[in-house]
Amino acid sequence: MDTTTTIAIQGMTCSGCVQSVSKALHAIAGVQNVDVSLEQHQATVTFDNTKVTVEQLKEAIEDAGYDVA
Ligand code: 9UX
Repeated sequence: MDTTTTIAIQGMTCSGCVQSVSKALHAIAGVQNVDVSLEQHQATVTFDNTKVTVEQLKEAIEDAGYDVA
């Protein structure tokens, strides 16, 4: 089923970073909606939890070059 989680992210310093994180998350099968906030240092992600886990979302953010709390 679809579920929504908020992931704290360290290291985003400009809107390009926001785009990078957003692109990385959207590329994952099962991700439905992504809202990345530079000001709040977080990503809110809605995803199908039968297709992807929160841990995989965090790994994608880290692979894109940012740190998750
Ligand atoms: Mo902005 Mo972020 O020039 O990885 S894109 S700092």
